[in-house]
Amino acid sequence: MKKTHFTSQLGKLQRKHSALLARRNPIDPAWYNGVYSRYTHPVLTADHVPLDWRYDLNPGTNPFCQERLGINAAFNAGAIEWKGRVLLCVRVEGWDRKSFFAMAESKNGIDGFRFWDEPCVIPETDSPDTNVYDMRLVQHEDGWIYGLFCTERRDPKAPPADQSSAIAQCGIVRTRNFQDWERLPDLVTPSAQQRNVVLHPEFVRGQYALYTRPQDSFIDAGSGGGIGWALCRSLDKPRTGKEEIIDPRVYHTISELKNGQGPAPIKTPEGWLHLAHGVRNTAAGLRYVLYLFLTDLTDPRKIIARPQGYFIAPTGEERIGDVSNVVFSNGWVARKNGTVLIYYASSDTRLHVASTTIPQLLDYVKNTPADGLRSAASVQQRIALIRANRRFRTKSRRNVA
Ligand code: M1P
Repeated sequence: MKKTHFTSQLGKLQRKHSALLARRNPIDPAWYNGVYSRYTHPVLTADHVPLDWRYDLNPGTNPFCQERLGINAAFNAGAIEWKGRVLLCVRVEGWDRKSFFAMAESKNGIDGFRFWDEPCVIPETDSPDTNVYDMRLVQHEDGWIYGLFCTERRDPKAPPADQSSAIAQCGIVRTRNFQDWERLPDLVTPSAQQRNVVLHPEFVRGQYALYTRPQDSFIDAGSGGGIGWALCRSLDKPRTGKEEIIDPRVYHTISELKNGQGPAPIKTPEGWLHLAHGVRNTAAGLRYVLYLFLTDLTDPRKIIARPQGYFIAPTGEERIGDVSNVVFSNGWVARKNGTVLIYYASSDTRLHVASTTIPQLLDYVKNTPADGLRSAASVQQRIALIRANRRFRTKSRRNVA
């Protein structure tokens, strides 16, 4: 029987898709810094999204085998370990620029990620979300798994000619199975806008604790001075008091323009380990990098170690995408075997994993000097390292003959 155009094209698409999903993801042998490993391939891209989410598979209604509802990107994912598997709540963005959430799972967290059958259905509030993105998944000690995400709506006060002014706030859902999502009211804070709001996994002084990112307008943090902290009595009617800035933006650092908490912090014997993003402006636009810091076990607001500079910056193909020069993370998993898997997206386009361990991260956080905030201080830090290294250098490795 002669193959129709539809059958032969669909066959090609299916073979390509299966090969992509089956692709192993070895450690990138070209990368080494002793802190974490990078991997050869992204863990998820737009091309990983199932074909039946994109194509009309009925040859009767789709004789040209056209992609009906294309996918633009798969990135910024919340992450959690559940029943021995790594689950990601992925920000999937269609060609229509709307993001939605979709669960994907893998046994090893490095490759073999498969999307679940259908994307997540997130109930709306009385004020429908125009766009939702960047969910942080948290197993809270109250027994629920929460998802805090950004909900975006057009600014109702914007004049008709202004179709880009928006208001960002924190939406909240909870679940026990990642299939049924209960929507709670949006978080109310004293700030005009919020993004990157994250729930701390434990109660603090009997209340829910939240990392916030107050901002004056949709893009600019403005007077919102950095990563904030606020307590909240209930998530059924979530309202915080005044936010306290615990990790401020600082002039001429990686986070002078804005910053934001990544995923919820990981509890370690030496403190709460935090992953965050920092943003600075350049002639080529904004540059987003990731950084780490450690806070006190009994007072998670109090920073006890804050290495200078960035932990992960975009490299190679990561530097290019819809919003270039960006790495962003809202998900990581500390596995029972001691591995930490860090899910970071590059340039708002694709999702990668980096792997490390708690001891490596604590070593990095505690032994990397803090930002000296001046060139002269940076030189002194480097000279101190060079001099301390002197007695370990062999003759052949001396810099000057
Ligand atoms: O485009 C880069 C990132 O921009 C926003 O982060 P922030 O609020 O810190 O600027 C978010 O929209 C994020 O999704 C995006 O990756």
